[in-house]
Amino acid sequence: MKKLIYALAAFTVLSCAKKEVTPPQAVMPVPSEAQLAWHEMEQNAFVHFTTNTFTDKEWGYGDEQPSVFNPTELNTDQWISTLKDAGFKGVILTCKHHDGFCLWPSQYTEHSVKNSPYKGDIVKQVSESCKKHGLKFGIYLSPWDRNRADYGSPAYIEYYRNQLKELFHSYGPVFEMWFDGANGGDGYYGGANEKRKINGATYYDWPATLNMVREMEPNVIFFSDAGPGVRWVGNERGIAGETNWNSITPDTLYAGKAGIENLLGTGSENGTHWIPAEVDVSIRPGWFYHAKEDSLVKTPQQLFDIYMTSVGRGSTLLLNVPPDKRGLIHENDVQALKGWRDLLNETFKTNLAAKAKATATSYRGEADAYAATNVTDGNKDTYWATDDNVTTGSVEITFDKVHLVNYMVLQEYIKLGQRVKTFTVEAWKDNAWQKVADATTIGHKRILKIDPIETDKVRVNITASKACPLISAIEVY
Ligand code: FUL
Repeated sequence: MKKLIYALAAFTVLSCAKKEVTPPQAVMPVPSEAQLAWHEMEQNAFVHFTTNTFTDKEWGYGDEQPSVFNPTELNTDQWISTLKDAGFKGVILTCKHHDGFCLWPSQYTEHSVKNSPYKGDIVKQVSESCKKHGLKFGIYLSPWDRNRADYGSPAYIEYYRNQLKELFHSYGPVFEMWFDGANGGDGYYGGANEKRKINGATYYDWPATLNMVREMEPNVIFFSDAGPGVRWVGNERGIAGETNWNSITPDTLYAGKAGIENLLGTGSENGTHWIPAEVDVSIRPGWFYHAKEDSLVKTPQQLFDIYMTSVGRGSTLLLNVPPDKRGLIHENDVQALKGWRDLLNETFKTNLAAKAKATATSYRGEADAYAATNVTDGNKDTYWATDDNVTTGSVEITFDKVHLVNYMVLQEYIKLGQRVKTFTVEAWKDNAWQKVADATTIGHKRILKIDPIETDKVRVNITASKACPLISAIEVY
């Protein structure tokens, strides 16, 4: 009897005509492993802290006395645990801002914490608190330095590189290095009291500096206006382009080039390099703490809107949360972050797609390898895909009953390149499909707010794609 069953089973498998399955080819460019890890982080915090915090300035002149730097209750564990609770995965600290004051006791200058009443090494404390709480640590070291008389001469480049060596040797691992473009280019803004102009394209000799840093930290992600790791999004309001390609052609960019802001926000569909946009924005009007802005901390709803226009458009958010004069994250900021986290948790609590049935108009080869169920299985390493010559297709998700739908979350399998150009979302209502959203790119993540609709099934239609679409997740809230 057993033998007969085996024989029948073999017959069934053989008689079943199967499509040939070859995995999809990558569509270039593709992200590096470090860039992929950066995409996964989604939410990082910026921390701006220097003499400005005590002098009530945004850009110090570099002539501040170190004695003004006097945080009396500094507690980096309070910063990092607050940030962790808010969901941040990494922290980038202004180890030195444009005023040149160093938050670590650099051996190359007297303009640092070592000559302040505070004395302690804040870079060390932040990197240790990050380790303790499981966050990654990143470094901002302003290229522009208003404290240095030698700024603009070759001696300053040596000074700058020496400081990078100090930082990378003592406080790593460092996941991201932030190169600020301020005063970086020909006639780029210098601000009051700054007459010195440099030709940023040649003065800094960035390729040599980046190579030096790479030798110390091979996987570090470099941020600058034009990358090479991640690019600036083109504004400081928290808004990525609605169309947001992770690719761009670096030759079209350089720090200070006029009119590139829009391009930075959208990227280029046929860009040659994977250089995704990072959305830097502050929780307060300024980057540094000012008591007069205590009532102007962004509300949880404003932060939620920023989340939607950054993470929700496939970027990583870099939200600045500046410590106050005590050396603590102010109560108002703590409250705002908490309210924001609660709002996010509440909004994205129950994924209606998790237990739903998913089907597709077509799939690639064997159903289980590239089936629509891969978009609802919670595994980002599996994805729904079509055949190579098919660049459109639909996935239908049927719930157990009628639910109120407010948000759609989609993800592409970007390891093999960003593909989707346009898509729509429909909901089944009154015995017909009704269009509830019409959008362009997806990338790492796309979150769409739709007009709330009661429905028991939704459909995502990929309407144009650079190559066969690879969708790793669809979530419905
Ligand atoms: C700008 C700087 O000039 C601001 O002070 C701030 O650090 C911001 C993140 O980048 O270019």
